[in-house]
Amino acid sequence: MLPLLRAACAAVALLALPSAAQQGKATPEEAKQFVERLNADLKRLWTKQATAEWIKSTYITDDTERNAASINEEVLAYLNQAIKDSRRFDGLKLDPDTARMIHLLKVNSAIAAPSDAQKRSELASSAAKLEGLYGKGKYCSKDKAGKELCRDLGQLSDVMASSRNYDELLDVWVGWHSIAPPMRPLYERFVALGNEGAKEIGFANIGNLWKSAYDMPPEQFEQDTQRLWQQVKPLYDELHCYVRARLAKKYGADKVPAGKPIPAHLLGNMWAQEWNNIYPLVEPYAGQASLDVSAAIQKQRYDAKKMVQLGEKFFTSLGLKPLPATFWERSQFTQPRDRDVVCHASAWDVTYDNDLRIKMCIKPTEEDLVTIHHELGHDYYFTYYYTLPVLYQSGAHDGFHEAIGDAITLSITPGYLQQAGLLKSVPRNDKNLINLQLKDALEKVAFLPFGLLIDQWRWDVFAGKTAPEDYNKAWWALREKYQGVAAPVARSEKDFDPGAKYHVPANVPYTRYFLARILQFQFHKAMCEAAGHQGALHECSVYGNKEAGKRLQAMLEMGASKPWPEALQAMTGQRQMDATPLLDYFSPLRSWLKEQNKGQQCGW
Ligand code: X8Z
Ligand code: ZN
Repeated sequence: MLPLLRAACAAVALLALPSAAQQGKATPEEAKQFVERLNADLKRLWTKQATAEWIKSTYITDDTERNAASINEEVLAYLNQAIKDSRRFDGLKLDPDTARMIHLLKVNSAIAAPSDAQKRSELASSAAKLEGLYGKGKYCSKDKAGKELCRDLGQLSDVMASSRNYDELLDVWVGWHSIAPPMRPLYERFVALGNEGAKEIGFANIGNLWKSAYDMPPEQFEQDTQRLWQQVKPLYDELHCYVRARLAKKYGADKVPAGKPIPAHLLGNMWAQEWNNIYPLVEPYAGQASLDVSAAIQKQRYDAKKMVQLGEKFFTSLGLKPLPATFWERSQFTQPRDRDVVCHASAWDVTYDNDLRIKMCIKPTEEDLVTIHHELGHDYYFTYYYTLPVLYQSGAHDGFHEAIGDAITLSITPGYLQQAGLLKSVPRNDKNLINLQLKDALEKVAFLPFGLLIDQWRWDVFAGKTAPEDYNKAWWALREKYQGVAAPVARSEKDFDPGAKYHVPANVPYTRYFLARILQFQFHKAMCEAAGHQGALHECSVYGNKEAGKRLQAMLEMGASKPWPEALQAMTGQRQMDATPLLDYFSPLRSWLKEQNKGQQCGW
């Protein structure tokens, strides 16, 4: 899986590593042989790991969980030893590739294990259990007839998206969050053991390990994320203010008071991370052309495969290659009826050799059509770098990986959708533009603070600044500070609300998504320029443009072989992440929101 398979693995090949056992002075030549060997060993181990993870994620049982945990242990042991062995080359003048691969070896995994075998085993099994608890999570309640009704996240999310009944939304929100308290002791232990592992390989804690993967010192990376947040916060604040006023009209000012955070269950999404599902409640201009793509997908009886084919067609229209036949044979597109699976969408190259797949539980909605493009973006990265050594088989940084498919979705304009037969013609006028931009902003802009705060919470947890007895309190303090949302009912330390979000129990770093929401506009702009687009950024679609495809492909082929500013420069001409293209894209909406919010008590 893309996000972080590499989180967990390794032991056996330890003894096979060449340098550690060797005596005498290390040489650059020896370092080169060391990384060659590493790449071969890791390809074998990661393939074994990804195979076990794939099986586990598509069939959650105690056995598949234990099997995956045991292989993860093996990989973790290997990495711990290999990183220690690599210290032998510290201070040597190495060729750039060897030096970079040794650096990537250290920061590649989202978790490190202690060398103590028992601790390592406990770490791997708690990681597997945490993800299993999430995947199996269900909320059981009584239906109207008094019969027991158990619903999984997919079913609960449907209610979150479509219900406008305050109490029903509350019930579902509280219900899903009730899956997480059993995770709390496991998570606490996971943090303690992971931190021990991180220290052994030279990082202050797991958070510093994560922050060190961005080709700059961890402190500078933190500052950079704050710089980007400050760039976009004024736009978020305007959106928040407008949406809150509309929600107050719907649910009453007693439930949604001005000047206060919005109750977290009213925004159409379990985590209030994207708000597009409440578009009908906040639509600026009623009676304009419909933007309801979900309705068209359902009316035209698109099945999951056809939705994926539509996604692939966008990529091939840019001159990129079709997905391999095995993609269609091996992917999981829909939720199996007979077993628990991890429905959270992911993309994979199981053998690091173009064995591309996606794993989703696709529903016929616009949201899932967007997610399909997101996942295919990962697969297209995989397919253009799989011939590189495995240590280079990653994005320039993880935010790049997350941004590829999203950048493509920015080209899914009404014009494109019309061409695809999914929208009737949408006349170009000011009202339609604002409707459309607001819909986009509910997905892209609303997400920004959420994208940032998850790791703000984890960085503090990993660094020991947030103690286990304050886990939940700290979580809600950040949700209020960044998102301006509040828990709809009182919470306590009996709860473990961060655990109700996949990436926490699955230990997938999250800042990547925040960065991706910004980078995707930089990529979109670059592709539009390559395509010779003139005019406003929000009007550009690169569908069918081979020059845009070439520009993208050149970056994908680099994988992680160069520090990310070089990849960014190749794509955009710039070396800094920058929210200006995002702000340009939304400039019509921003002016409109400012007008709407005049006289409102904004902020919280
Ligand atoms: O986890 C994902 C992808 C897989 S990498 C479906 N996303 C984040 C989320 O769902 O929370 C994409 C958007 C943010
Ligand atoms: Zn992703």
